[in-house]
Amino acid sequence: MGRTSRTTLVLVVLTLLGISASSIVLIGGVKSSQNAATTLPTVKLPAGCVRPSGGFLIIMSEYGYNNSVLEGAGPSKLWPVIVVTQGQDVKITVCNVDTTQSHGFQVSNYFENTIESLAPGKVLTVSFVATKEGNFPIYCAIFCSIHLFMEYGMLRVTS
Ligand SMILES: [Cu+2]
Repeated sequence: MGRTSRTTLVLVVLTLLGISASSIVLIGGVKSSQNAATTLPTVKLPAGCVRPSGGFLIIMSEYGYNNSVLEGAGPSKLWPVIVVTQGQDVKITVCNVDTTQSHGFQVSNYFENTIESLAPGKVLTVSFVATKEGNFPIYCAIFCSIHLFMEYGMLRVTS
């Protein structure tokens, strides 16, 4: 993948998450606001790993959901956070660019009837209507080496 498309992807992800430029962590880049020495590997996105129109893109890697580990995701820092309004059609594409292990993807209340597990290179798109207002954790339901960092995503459905 060329530099332009990678930059575009990063900007899309940042835009979706409402991240300020000061907290930029690039996949394939070198910057982390919390650990400047971290050099992230360049990753090749699997086919179909694109933000759905009007929706959201989450990239799983050995660093979690959109770099959860480097962002310090935990009880005091939810990551990533997706905000939608009640009644909205929600589409989330999730890609696993981790080369060695599977990661899971669930959204409380909305998308947790089946245990989802994405093997390396796999892409999953989920769609649902945000019928219920509130905060719904986004989490991994299968054990992985960074499991604890993948329990603090959040879907916020506002009225
Ligand atoms: Cu896990």
